[in-house]
Amino acid sequence: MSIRRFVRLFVVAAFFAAAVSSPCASIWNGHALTVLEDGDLAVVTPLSDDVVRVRMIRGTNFGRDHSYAVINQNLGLIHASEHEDGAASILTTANLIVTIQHHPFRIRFATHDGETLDADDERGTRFDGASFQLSKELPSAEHIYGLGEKSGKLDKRGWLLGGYNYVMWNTDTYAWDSSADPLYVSVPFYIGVLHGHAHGIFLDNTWRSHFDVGHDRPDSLTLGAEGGEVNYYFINGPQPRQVIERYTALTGRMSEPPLWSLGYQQCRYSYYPEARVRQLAETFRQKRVPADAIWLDIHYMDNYKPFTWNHDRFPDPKKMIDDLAAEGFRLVTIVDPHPKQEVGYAPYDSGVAGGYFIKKPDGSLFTGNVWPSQAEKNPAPSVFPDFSMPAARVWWGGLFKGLVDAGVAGIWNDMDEPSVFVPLTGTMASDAVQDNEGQPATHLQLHNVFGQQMTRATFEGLAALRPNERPFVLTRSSFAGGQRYAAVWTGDNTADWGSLRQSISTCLGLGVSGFGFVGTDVGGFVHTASAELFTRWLQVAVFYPFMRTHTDLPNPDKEPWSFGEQSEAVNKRAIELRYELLPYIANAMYETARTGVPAMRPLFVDYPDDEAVAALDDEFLFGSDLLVAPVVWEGVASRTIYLPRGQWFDYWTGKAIAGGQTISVPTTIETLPVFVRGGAFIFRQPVVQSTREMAGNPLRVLIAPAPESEAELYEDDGATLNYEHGEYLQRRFHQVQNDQGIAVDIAVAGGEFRPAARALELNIWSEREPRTVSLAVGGGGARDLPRLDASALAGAGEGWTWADHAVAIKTRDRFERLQFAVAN
Ligand code: MIG
Repeated sequence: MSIRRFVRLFVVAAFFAAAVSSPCASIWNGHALTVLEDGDLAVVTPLSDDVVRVRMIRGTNFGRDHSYAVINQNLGLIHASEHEDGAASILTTANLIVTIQHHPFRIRFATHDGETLDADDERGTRFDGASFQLSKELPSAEHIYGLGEKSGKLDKRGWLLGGYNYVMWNTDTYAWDSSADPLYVSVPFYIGVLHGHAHGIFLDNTWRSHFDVGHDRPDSLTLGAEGGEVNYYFINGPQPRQVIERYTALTGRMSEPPLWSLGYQQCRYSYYPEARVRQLAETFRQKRVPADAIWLDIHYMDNYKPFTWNHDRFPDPKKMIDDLAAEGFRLVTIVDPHPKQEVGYAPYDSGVAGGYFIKKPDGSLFTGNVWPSQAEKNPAPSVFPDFSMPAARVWWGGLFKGLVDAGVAGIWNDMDEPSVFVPLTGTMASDAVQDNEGQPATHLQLHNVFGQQMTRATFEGLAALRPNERPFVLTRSSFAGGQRYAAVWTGDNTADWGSLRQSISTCLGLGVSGFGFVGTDVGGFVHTASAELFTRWLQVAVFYPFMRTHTDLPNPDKEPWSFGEQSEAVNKRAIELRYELLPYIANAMYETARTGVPAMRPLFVDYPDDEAVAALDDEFLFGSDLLVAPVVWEGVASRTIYLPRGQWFDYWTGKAIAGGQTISVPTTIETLPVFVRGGAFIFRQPVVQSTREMAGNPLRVLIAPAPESEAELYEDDGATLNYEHGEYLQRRFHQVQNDQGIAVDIAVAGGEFRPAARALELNIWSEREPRTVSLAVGGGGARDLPRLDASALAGAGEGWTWADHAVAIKTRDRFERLQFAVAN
């Protein structure tokens, strides 16, 4: 705010004070409304017709306007106007009416129809020393979602008249369960859905914060933080996906993941030495179980020192990585945020020289025990990089050069809450001093962004070292906006059935909180899974955006074949399904990168007005066309599934099932219930052993019947940033069908990327035997394709057949307009 505006404010304040002897004044400058009331200062700024920022402090001077989460406040055109109505200011945008009562300060967001979306309750905002609390009305019919990585149910409203109280404080929570809070990631953002209309509230505050969702009072939601400003964004829908798009317009979106990171990942604590890693890779290929990456946990390092190798265990990392690459495997290494305090160890020496480590208030280095203190040789405490210091981030990013030169494909950041082996707090001292991007602050203030800024440094370092490649970083800890830098896994879960079920609602909650690239340790990290639990977990994980198996140090190996032959066959089938669907999965993940809307998402995102889906968290959508209802209970012979309105089809049989009802399906260990939305285009490929084998493989398009529908398929090279310069292939698929037949139209391609020559195979579910099938290329004349029997079609370059309730059409994929006509 400019000085002139302040002067004007106080002139007006003086005027009001004199005129009505009220302790309150307000001024609208055409962009923002400032309200001065009883020693509190508030500014309400519409950022677009649907997003309004509210800042409030006790006192008269806001602090630096700075955020680790928000990267963009230019959200579009604003048509805001203001008028006074008695003791209130009313801001009007194209979509909102914001009523700000001056004394006491209360704010209400409503639609032009007068429907309240969010409103302070009668307690409003209270300051107490450095902390504040803010209470909002919570109508009994409202559902609350999000809040990042949380345990418990998807609907944070909890049980009907009870509720939950959530804390934001990044915490290493070994063996967490459905009652644990807080966990590793903090996202102070939630979505409220009332009668199908969604809105979001994002509290942009890094301090320890809390969200009481109807716990203290059933009819109110109280949020607050231990320090900092009241600084939140109201985000309108009405669709939940619009709230997520707008929230991620503010806080950023994931970048396009490398394709290999969407394949199957195999990890354990820890694979070593080199011979074991090579044998693991060989076993995958020999058993023909697809996989893309092997992960190295802390034992690859020299005494747990980040950026080193234990050369007894891994004598020639580059050679090993090259050989693995020849087999289609990438290697990911863990890198923790705790360099050892040891003179002569380069990261320590250079970090000290640069002043990059976090200090105590007296200026000496903050040290703490983490893994290097457990080393077999020369144990010593660790120091902690100050990732809130820009120069330290650049330095840290450069430390990856050795790993990158050796060919490491991705980096796994762990322990970044940060976790420190001290009793009770488990983290570093609250009074440790950090740079805070030039305005020093305590660790207490910056704790929740330690992991987020670590992943930023890692991501930016990888991006600088390999300028045209997509970085891949996995993290345990993060904060709002951290989706820009890293995928998240949910840390040390447990090998039990409750944790399998919990994994779904936790991933769904992360997804609607902006973190669309998520997964959990398949099979559970702590303890050992039964064969049945492992298989069920793997089946769920086919539809996790990030699919990695992992297990704790003392546990036996947990590989797809570790549970006997019968189990191996089912597990292999689950992983194969992942690879068959990879074109669809990648397409959905690229969409997440563009829009912020998570691929793995709760049903309420697509069906917000259906109360029957509001609390569903044992089934979910992957993209808009697949509904996944995995079996997550032990020993069951059936499961019930709710299908929302519309027409659905069983993925496995093509059988039509009407939506708007609950069905029951019988289950065996092989059953993974998946349903296809009517009108869907499901992009598939034959099974490959790794993403490296995808080029040249047929593109298979499964089309589920509907009178008319369309979808978009986006492809690129899966590895570089060339897509930013137009090297992608984007095509719109459209189909209409009626009694005469089916017309499928693939629009002319957008973008310059062209995949390797391949076949295009349409598989259209249809009960009608066609008379003819024709194809027109590039808008030219149609010609009939030959009818073949199924086995002849398999060997032919072009033709069609009708078998198994489907029309199968095969041709060469071309990147011109393709029009198929199936005539009955
Ligand atoms: O204190 O690196 O959550 O995935 O295997 C344990 C060893 C440190 C915790 C991670 C886990 C990882 C383990 N790490």
